[in-house]
Amino acid sequence: MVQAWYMDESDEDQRKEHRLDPNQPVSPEELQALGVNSYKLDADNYESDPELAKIRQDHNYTFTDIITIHKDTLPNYEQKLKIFYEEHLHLDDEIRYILEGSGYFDVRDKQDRWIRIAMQKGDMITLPAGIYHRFTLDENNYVKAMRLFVGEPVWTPYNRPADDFEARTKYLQLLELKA
Ligand code: KMT
Ligand code: NI
Repeated sequence: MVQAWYMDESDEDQRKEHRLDPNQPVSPEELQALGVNSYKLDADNYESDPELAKIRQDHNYTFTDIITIHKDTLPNYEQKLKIFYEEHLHLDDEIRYILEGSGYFDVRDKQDRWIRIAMQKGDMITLPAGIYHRFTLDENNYVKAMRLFVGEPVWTPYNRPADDFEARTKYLQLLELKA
């Protein structure tokens, strides 16, 4: 089960946990109400995992690749980390599966508060098109993740404000339906 919590407002190092005191956890059900789904999979056997194959088939995730985020392996490391941590949305779902290492996805709740989702080896997450979010490494400074996509991938981030996209208005409608 993926761990998530509401963030404090401190502008300390983004790689820290940023929990409130006392901690205010967020359950997988609360994440689901925001359209965010998570799965726990067997990351040691991702190449032959029937559960992963079924998820890919059920959601038509025809494309996959693997991104390794580490200062020695990712070209333009610092610049990319900055881009990942700018609040943004996409016109398609963002699907990530952690194969090694760890990191945080932050998503906005309905009241525009940040929720921090701690992603560890074996965690898969789907962020719906139109949700404002961002990503950061944690203090381990390393993640290897599978990126999944329906068809030819489009990774374009639209930094906030990006409220006029249909993906955004549709997402807000989805939230209403789930309420
Ligand atoms: C993204 O789009 O934010 C990324 O691909 C980086 C995170 S992958 C764990
Ligand atoms: Ni994104």
